[in-house]
Amino acid sequence: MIQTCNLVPRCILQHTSPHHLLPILLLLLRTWWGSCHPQCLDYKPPFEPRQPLAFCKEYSKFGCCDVEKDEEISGRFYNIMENFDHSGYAACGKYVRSILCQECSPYAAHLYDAEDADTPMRALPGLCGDYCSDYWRQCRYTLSLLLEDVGNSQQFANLTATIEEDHRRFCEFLVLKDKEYCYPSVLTNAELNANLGLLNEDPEGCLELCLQEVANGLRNPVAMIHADDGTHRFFVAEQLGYVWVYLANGSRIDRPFLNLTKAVLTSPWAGDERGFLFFKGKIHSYVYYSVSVKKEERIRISEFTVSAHDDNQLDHSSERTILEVVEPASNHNGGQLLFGHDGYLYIFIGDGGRAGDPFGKFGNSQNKSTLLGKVLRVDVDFNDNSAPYSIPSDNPFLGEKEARPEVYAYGVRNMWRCSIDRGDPVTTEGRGRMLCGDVGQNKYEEVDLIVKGGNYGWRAKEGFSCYDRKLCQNSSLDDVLPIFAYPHKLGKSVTGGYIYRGCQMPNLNGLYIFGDFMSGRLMSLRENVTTGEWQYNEICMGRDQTCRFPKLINSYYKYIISFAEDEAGELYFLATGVPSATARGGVIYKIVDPSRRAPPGKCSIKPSPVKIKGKLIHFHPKEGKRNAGEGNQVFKRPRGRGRGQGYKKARGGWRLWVGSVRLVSAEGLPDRGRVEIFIRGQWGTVCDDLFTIKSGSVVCRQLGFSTALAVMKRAVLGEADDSVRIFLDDVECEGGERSLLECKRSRVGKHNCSHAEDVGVICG
Ligand SMILES: *[C@@H]1O[C@H](CO)[C@@H](O)[C@H](O)[C@H]1NC(C)=O
Ligand SMILES: *[C@@H]1O[C@H](CO)[C@@H](O)[C@H](O)[C@H]1NC(C)=O
Ligand SMILES: *[C@@H]1O[C@H](CO)[C@@H](O)[C@H](O)[C@H]1NC(C)=O
Ligand SMILES: *[C@@H]1O[C@H](CO)[C@@H](O)[C@H](O)[C@H]1NC(C)=O
Ligand SMILES: *[C@@H]1O[C@H](CO)[C@@H](O)[C@H](O)[C@H]1NC(C)=O
Ligand SMILES: *[C@@H]1O[C@H](CO)[C@@H](O)[C@H](O)[C@H]1NC(C)=O
Ligand SMILES: *[C@@H]1O[C@H](CO)[C@@H](O)[C@H](O)[C@H]1NC(C)=O
Ligand SMILES: [Ca+2]
Repeated sequence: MIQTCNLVPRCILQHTSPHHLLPILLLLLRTWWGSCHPQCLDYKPPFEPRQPLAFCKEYSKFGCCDVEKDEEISGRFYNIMENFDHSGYAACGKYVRSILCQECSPYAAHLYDAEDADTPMRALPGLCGDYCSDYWRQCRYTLSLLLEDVGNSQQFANLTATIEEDHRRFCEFLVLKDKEYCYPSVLTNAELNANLGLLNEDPEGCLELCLQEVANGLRNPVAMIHADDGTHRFFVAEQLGYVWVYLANGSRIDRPFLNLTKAVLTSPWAGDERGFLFFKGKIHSYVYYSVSVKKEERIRISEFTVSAHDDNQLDHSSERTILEVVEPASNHNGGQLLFGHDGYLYIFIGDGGRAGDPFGKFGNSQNKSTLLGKVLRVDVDFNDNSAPYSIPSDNPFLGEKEARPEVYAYGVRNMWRCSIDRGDPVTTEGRGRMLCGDVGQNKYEEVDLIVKGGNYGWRAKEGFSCYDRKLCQNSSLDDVLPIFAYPHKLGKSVTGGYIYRGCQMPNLNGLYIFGDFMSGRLMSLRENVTTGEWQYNEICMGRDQTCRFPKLINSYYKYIISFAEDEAGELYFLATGVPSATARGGVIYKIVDPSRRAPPGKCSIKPSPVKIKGKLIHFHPKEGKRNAGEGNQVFKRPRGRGRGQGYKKARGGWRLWVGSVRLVSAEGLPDRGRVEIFIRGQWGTVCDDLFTIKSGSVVCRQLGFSTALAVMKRAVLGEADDSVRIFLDDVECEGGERSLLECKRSRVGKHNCSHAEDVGVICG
């Protein structure tokens, strides 16, 4: 049993003098807080069922069962309860129900010792001592029925026979050592239930998330873009000028989608901002790269078309240049390309470089006559004649003579990653919003919500503070303030992210997740729709057991280059341990919320097929071997599953056990009659095929006789009517068995005889 929440060990409290106690307590509470670990028997986080449960109602809001599972459990319950009469039902129904329903508890994995895929699971949930004692006193004989129900074995039959009479051994078998997690304490433990189903937060408000490695071995992966065509492929761009295709299952095609390495200017040194960016639209693909033309360094934005012969490769001869911008310096080339929901291409261009935007009178960013330091918007689909693009008719500065018509927003410094909000999946609230991270100068990094015509302040302002005092105090500045800014003690280069709108992590809906390239900090903002303010929370990796789910890890390489979204809206980020265009230290991580998942089946996708030319390179995770393991499912089984069945001698009253027998005859004699056996809540007959005196003696001894005197075939001792089922056929016992169920036989209910072949015995 793995202790998951590190609750305060009593020994420390007892052996520490009071004035030393507080710091230790705080320390322990800190490590404990938020590290509780709800988990289901399938090794995944719990969820809110799509429809309320009818049987295990207490887990309707949050737990590990959907309606199908609930129905299955209810079926098992009624099957077991058929063994009882009314008073037995009244006395034991609640125990059987509670024990069966613990499979739906959000802490099911703890209750069944199943947090660790490498150790065997318990057959039944762990009970608390007092509860177990009550259970033993009132309904101890239900244990074998429960064990039978979970796939009992001969081993269990022996076990239950010996422990049912022995209170100590009975509870040794059922009790969970961890007092906080045992049933029913787990329901009332305040810490375990405090924020159940909500995002984990540590005491400082840091959100505890986990990661799953999705790809590795990449050289400065600068962008990951999904295909947006139902294939769930995604494309990963490396700064050198490569784009690679990944299939929905994580395998990568060995031939590049695009190879622009010859044209792209980069150097292997860390922090080279020149290079390459990629975006795929519905029809065409777009690249944004640094290129040298006539000894002049330029940013070029161009369009490529998919090859006519291969959907997973661009036609390298199809390049159409959309726009070139001369770069006065080799930094701040930052930015991105993306399509808005309006179908226009947005291009984000840095201020041209050097410190403090020194060019011209007010710098480039405030000068609408230049494309530097701007967000541009152009129409690449409907272009007149041979013009590379046209200007949308509602671009904001068309009326200003001096202004370039492409300008959509200005006053930006070096926007590094922008995204468009898909909107709330239900209400569509927020849909179409554009958020960007704008890298700061000396003091502040900021996140901006981009609106048409907005002035984002640079170089008058950096974050909320003045950078160029004179410009800043000019009353005509009329700038849009960031939704969030952070000082350089938290990080020195913001990497803009996405608002989560995926399906698998319902708690993350509406959360803007972003990071910092230099400090490796992951951060989040959530809008308060009432006040319009954005609430900040840092994101930290789940500690202790929080991320102990198969395939999840809780660490990452610190240089966060970019964020990404897949076609289904799940969130990723791209980071590297070595920020160089040639080092293969780049990894793609999927962001995972360990506190809650979507209900099963809700997020299933069916990628449309892709024709593949060339070879596939399969993905092998490098990090977190500890949690990984393809063999996990192998261990998802009750301990000691076997073929035998449980049996308990009838002790009168309602205590009837699976495998019990009786002799039925018209005369009502106790020592002879048709053999009937009790299974699945009812009495049924046994067929005479292969039935010998050895099998008869098993029946007789079960009834308290020493042996069988005769076996009567062909229903000589009576034939049951058609309402009675035939349960067993081809029974071949060796004589020592404790029940016919332990003998070699057909499966229960499987037979090819009629009641004319009902077997009878005479005992003596
Ligand atoms: C069950 O008990 C019987 C008789 O006591 C014994 O022969 C058999 O080996 C036991 N089976 C197991 C699996 O322990
Ligand atoms: C991924 O999918 C492709 C195409 O469907 C298939 O050829 C390949 O074997 C799959 N990879 C893995 C690891 O299953
Ligand atoms: C990419 O192109 C360069 C030159 O154009 C070539 O040398 C290199 O082999 C290509 N890489 C791949 C993986 O095809
Ligand atoms: C604005 O930029 C244009 C084009 O680069 C330049 O000619 C002009 O002098 C700049 N204006 C100011 C006020 O700096
Ligand atoms: C204030 O800004 C406007 C527009 O950028 C400019 O024309 C004006 O000269 C500035 N005033 C001062 C005092 O700098
Ligand atoms: C939004 O802000 C208001 C005012 O500060 C506060 O009362 C409310 O609880 C906040 N809502 C959320 C969802 O945080
Ligand atoms: C019943 O099935 C057994 C084997 O399962 C076979 O040997 C026997 O002939 C069958 N009897 C009839 C009447 O079909
Ligand atoms: Ca700004």
